[in-house]
Amino acid sequence: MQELRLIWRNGKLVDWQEATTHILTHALHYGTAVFEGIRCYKTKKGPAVFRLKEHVRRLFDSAHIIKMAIPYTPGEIEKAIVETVKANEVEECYIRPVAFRGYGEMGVDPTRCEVDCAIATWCWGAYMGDKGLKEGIRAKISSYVRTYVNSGSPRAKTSANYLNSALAKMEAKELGYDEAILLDIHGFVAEGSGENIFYVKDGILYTPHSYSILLGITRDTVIKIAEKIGILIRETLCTRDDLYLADEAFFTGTAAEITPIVEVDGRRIGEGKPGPLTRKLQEIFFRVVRGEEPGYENWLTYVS
Ligand code: PPE
Repeated sequence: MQELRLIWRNGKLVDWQEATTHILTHALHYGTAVFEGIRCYKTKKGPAVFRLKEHVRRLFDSAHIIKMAIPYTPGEIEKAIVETVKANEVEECYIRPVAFRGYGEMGVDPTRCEVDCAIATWCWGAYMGDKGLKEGIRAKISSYVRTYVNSGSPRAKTSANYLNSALAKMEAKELGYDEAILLDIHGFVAEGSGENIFYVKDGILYTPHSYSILLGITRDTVIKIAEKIGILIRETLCTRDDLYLADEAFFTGTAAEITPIVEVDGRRIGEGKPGPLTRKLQEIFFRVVRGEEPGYENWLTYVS
């Protein structure tokens, strides 16, 4: 990875190389961490963090679910994020705030381990490559079932949940696909390993109404953009057949942005290339995040 300069660690900016942690950090052994993924985009008015408030709010919601008290206020974390981006002097970056149970006592019970916080940034291009963003990617329904609501907590962005994602992602890639689509315990489509999913059928936009998904902020962004341009949008139970028969499909995520899906399980989606609504939403999305689309300014936090 390409290193930047500074990482925010428990209230201070420290050198990249010094942002280390003890090997007996609780979260390393037991997955007791919550994190966020945020993007900062280049705009005419300098770098702007996209939907900062919503991401920080979700970080605190995730922490609340796993009974972890973050020793800062949301406002302090927002400020620290802006400060970290500024200190690294980048025009665009990905931002990773993380709060985790640190060094203290070993054993499953995390309550005696202090909560450590950090904010790192790095430059991250298209999640599944520039070609994937432009021409679409191939996805495979996973043999792994998405974290069940009463085993993990899909609403919480916990590190522990990402073993499920990592297993699905590795399986999909080993089978020659770019990304995995996970079904929930009832067999309905949930989401990708690191994305939410949408599909288009007869001009209507659908996205799974599943309890086993992370409620994506990009998902919400796409829903709001679609509503604004008059596209009918439905949250619905969705099966793999719905995906096979879709006219268009795409993934959404902070890292993945809007990535078209052109094949699922060896079946071509629509014409096997990004469809017109996918392209339109992609175009508007990239204007919104770069501050070029009127009406969405309140989603941008300028760094300078
Ligand atoms: N579902 C999952 C499982 C998920 O990890 C993400 C984001 C989403 C949905 C979309 O959420 P949002 O970013 O709010 O639209 N995945 C993050 C981590 C990816 C990674 O490889 O790391 C991200 O996109 O930042």
